[in-house]
Formats: sequence, structure tokens, C-alpha cells
Amino acid sequence: MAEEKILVTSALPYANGPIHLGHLSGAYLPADIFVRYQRLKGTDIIYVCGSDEHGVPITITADNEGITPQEVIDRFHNINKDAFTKFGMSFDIYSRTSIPTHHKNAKEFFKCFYDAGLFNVKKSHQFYDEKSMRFLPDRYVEGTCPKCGYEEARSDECEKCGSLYDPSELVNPVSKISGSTPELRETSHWYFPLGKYEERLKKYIDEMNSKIGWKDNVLQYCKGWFHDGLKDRAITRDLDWGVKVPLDGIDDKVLYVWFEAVLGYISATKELSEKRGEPDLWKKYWKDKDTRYIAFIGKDNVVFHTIIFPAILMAWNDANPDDQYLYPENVPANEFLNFEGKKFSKSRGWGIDAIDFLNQFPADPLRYTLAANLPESKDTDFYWKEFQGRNNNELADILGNFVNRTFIFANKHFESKVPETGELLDIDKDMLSYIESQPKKIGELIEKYKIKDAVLEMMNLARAGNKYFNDSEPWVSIKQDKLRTATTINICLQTIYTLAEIMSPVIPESSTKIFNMLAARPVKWNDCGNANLKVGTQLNTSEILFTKIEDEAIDAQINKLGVVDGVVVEDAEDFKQIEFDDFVKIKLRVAEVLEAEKIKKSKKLLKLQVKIKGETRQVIAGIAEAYKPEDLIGKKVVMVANLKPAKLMGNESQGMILAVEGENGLSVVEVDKSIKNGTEVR
Ligand code: B3M
Ligand code: ZN
Repeated sequence: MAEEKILVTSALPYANGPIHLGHLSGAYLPADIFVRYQRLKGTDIIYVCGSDEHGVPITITADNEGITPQEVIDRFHNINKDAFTKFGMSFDIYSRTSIPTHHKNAKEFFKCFYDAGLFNVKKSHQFYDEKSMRFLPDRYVEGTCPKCGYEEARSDECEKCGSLYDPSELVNPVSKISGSTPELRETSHWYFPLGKYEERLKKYIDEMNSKIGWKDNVLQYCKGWFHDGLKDRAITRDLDWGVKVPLDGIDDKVLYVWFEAVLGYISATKELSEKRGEPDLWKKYWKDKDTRYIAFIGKDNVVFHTIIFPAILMAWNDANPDDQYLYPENVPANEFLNFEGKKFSKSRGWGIDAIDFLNQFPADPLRYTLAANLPESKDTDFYWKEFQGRNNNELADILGNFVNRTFIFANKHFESKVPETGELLDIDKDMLSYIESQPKKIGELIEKYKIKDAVLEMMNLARAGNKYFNDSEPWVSIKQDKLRTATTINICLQTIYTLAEIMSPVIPESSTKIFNMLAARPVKWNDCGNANLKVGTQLNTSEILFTKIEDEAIDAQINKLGVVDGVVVEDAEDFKQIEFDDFVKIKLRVAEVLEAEKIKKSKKLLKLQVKIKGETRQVIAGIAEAYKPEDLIGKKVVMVANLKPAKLMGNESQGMILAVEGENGLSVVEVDKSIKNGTEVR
């Protein structure tokens, strides 16, 4: 049987801005964990990535800053490459789509399809901006919807009423680039007949899915696309930045960025071959039947990897019977990571760029926090407090502490050597068999892309190590039975050895430190659960693995949220305009607090009886941390009187009291005591 090989790719990030934590947990960290694990298993694997350096947004950034697109991509290619390095990404190559190898590769695909007569050529009308001398992609034209009058409609589709129209129908079109009125010009483009591959694509996805089981979220996205039917897609654009259309006489058109970016994976592998001086290396990973190709991406890229890229490869394979590319065996796309409850947004100062983060905190705690909370099946959030907690309470207090206390014992009582074992008691045997079983269990989870669960199991071994240490009480046994202590410490050291290995895909830097402390090296993954440290091995000096992160450091970060260049930015979502009719639906009334009491088992809630006009209502308010119940009695507050009743911790609430958040916590909105109960607030 030929040896199994794996090719792994992660989405090529646009070199038009810095990557943030959301990117890391979508397409990069899970892939890196998978790859590092496979390498330890001894799998022949390569991991390929690089910058996606074409597309309109890059030219716009360049215009806005008065620099060239090349300068834009150089800047962000370097920033992102640096961030990935600091984050511990173990790409075999981080390439870029501006290299000649890529241009040549993408052109070959286009030429092949062109020569095979595959494309349809279609004429259309597209807006042209004379001032900036370029055709405008749809999202850079705004105007009034011809159907509903919405003033921020796009050139061929209205977000508000959902209608599609011809760009010539758009009223008062404006170029978002120059602000001038664009004109419609005729242009022609080459279209890739995606529909031709529809049945084969369905079959391919079905087959892969029944063979290995694709993720549900990914299958759902594909279904949506098939439901609408696959249509021809223009694969050229009127632009001068990108891979030029390789046809004589055509010099003002480039290949559509998504058409060539996916081919960038192949180009990057070719570059790796060149660098390694093995020109044919790339073929082994892209064309050998024994290679499994896995494409890691975020959910917004699914269609390009499960439909468009495979269709391009099918078209190539049809035209070249002796030269067949492989299709992705799996596309384990993740959902999104949000930030403190909201979407990442640069303009609203919400989130943090990877490079800024890594200039302030070490990579391993971030990798661990993100890995423990990957958006594998639904969106998740990054919270600063959780990051602090995972670092302090798990990495430092569980793993770090276990390593530390074991080394202290080994240093003090066994001359910093791995001590021998005596008779094994049940407690020792149980621990040894747990160490032995974890690597296999964790490996299986990683192979199923259940990285989050794998991370939990990793830390469970450290938890078990601490418990074993506590239950064995070496500080007691050392006074009576040194061999018993030796046995305990030996097994703790074996546990640490296994921990160093199984955690290395997630926290590689700390793992290396542990291996150094143990004067040991990784073994093959499948062997790492069997007591591997030789008795008598001289240990190196131990070092602190994880430093606690103080509240101040975290608070400083939280305080920066929502602030851009020193100015607090209003949240656009919160400030969406509403109609007057919406506002008058809310009935605000003055109410007097008659009674107030604490709710058992709740730190935050108070139960109030309030009076509006002739009626007494019960309201549950989240103000217990700010008020003693008795201080509220007699206050005249403002309440939403027509809110649907709701149950809070088993108590019905028939309205809501208005309160504002101040420096010293919440305070209720009060009105003058002379105002009558039930008076409307407008
Ligand atoms: N650059 C989009 C993104 O970064 C795009 C991915 C290309 S993968 C070939 O989300
Ligand atoms: Zn409309």
C-alpha cells in the first residue's frame, strides 16, 4: 500500500488589512493543530498558505493612501506573515499571489479552458468612473432603487426591497470612489459555465460526505447554492491590478480574484517545490491518488472551496486526461468568532488585530483560549476575561502548577533525576493507564476536526495529574517511604512528558520548554502514552511556564474597545434610526415604588411592587447591586408599561424600570415626587 500523504491549505488572507483573532480561529489555528498533530504521528504532510494580493479593495486602499497597490500588499503581506510567525503557525510555505509562479499558473488554467472552448463570452453594461478611470464593481456604485426609492441601493440590486434590476435602471448613480456620476459602458467578459458541473459537483460532495462525513454547516451552504441552481460566472474583470487575461490584444482585463486565488494554493505548493529544489514535489501532493487534500476556511468562503474550486479542477481534468488534480477530501469550515458579543469592526474599534495582541501577550495562552472555544458548529465569542481566566486558572494553575510542584520534588529529593519506581499500587496503575489512553482519544478527536473537545481532553490529563499528586501525598510519604514518593514522582514526570507531547499542537512554545526541562524529545504520537522517560535521566532546571495576567492588563484592553483614535465611536447597530411610529409604540409611565425585596439566590435582581395610576404591578429589576431594597421605596421612577410580561427566575415581571449605567454602577431614572403616578413620559 502506498504511503498516505496529506495536503493542508488555509484560506489565503487578503493583503489589504491586518488579520484579527477571528481569522485565526476560523481557518488557521485549527489547521495548524491538525498539521502539528499529523507531523507527530509521522504523516507525510505539507501545509500551504499565503497572501491573496489581488482584487479591487487593494486598489482602493492604494488610491486612498496615495500609494501603489504593490506597496499595500507588501505592507500587509509582511504584517500578516509576522503575526502568523508570532502566533506559532507552522506553514511549510507562506507564499503570495503576486509572484510570477502564480501568474503563470493561473494563466495556464485560463488558457486551457479558453483553448477548450469552455467559456461563454457575454456583453454587459457596467458603470465606468471617468474621474478615477476605471470600471466600478457593483458594490462601489450607489443610487436610488427604481422600484422602492431606497437611496442606498446597489447598482443592480436593492437591499431594502430585494429587487434585481439592470444597472441602467438605477436612479442617480454615484461612484463611491470619486463621488462623481458614473456612466454606463459596454464591456465583455468570459464566463465559466458552472452549471455544466452541477451534477458532478453534487455527486462529488455526496461521495466525500458519505466516505468521511462533512460538517453539517458546510453541507447546508452547499445545499443553498444547489437550490438556486449554478449559473455562469464571469471570471474576468475590467481592472489593471491582478493576473492579466493571457490573450493577445487584451490588456485592460484581469482574472477575477476568486478564480485565481484558489489556484494560489497550487502556485504556493509549486513555490515550495522550487525552494526545496524538488521541482516535482508539488505533483505528489496535488495529483497522487494517495494524497488527502483538506482545505481549512471560514464559513464565508465555503462556496469557493466546495463548488467553484472543484469545478475549476474538474474542467482542467476533463481537458487533460493524463494530468488529474485531486479535489478536497474535506472542507472543515468554521463559523465566526465574535468579539465581546459583537462582530469585529475596525471602523468601530471593536476587536483586536492579531499582531497587536501578540505584541502584548504570548502566543500560547491565546492559542489555548481560541482552541478551547473554536466556532466549530456555531459562532462563538472571544472575551478578554475568558482569556485571562484560561491563562490564570487553567494554564498556570492546572498545567503550570502540576509541572512546577513535580519538579520541586524531583529537585529536592531525587537530585533532579527521574526516580525509579517501586511496587505499583492501584492509584499508580490507574494513572498510567489514563496516560496511555489519552493520546489515542485526543488523536481521534483531532482527526474528526473536533479540536475543541480534544483541547478539553488535553487539560483533563493535567487535571488528573494534579489529582494524582494530591491523592498520593508525596509530602507525607517522603517522611516514611522514599520509594513510594519516587514512584509518585516518576509517574508525574511521565504524565508531564505525555502532556508536553499531546499539548504541543496547541501550545508549541510551552511544550518545547517542558521537553527541555525533561531533557527529552517528542516521540511518535502513538507511543507517547507509554512511560517514556528513562529512570536516571538528569532533568534540566525548571522554569515558570505561564505568568498570571493581572486585572489591570485586561481592564486596559477592555477600555480600548469602541474607541478609535481616542474618540468613542457610537455603535452603528445601536444607533439605527427608527420611525416615529416605532417610538410611540413604547408607553413610558411614571411609577411609584411601594415595596422592594431581594430575590433568593440572585445577586442582581430585586422584586418591586410599583403603582401606576390605580394599578399595582410587579416588576423584576436588575438593580440589586446598586440599591438596598429599602432605599427604593417611595421613589418615582420611569417604567415601560406595555412590555409583554416575562418570567425572571420564576417571578413574573410586568414591565421594566429605566436605569442608566454610571461610573458607580446603575442608577434608576427618577422624576420629581410631585409628578402623579401613571403620567406619560414622552
Ligand atoms: N482572500 C477571502 C478571505 O480572506 C479570501 C480567501 C481566498 S482563499 C483562496 O476571507
Ligand atoms: Zn428597492
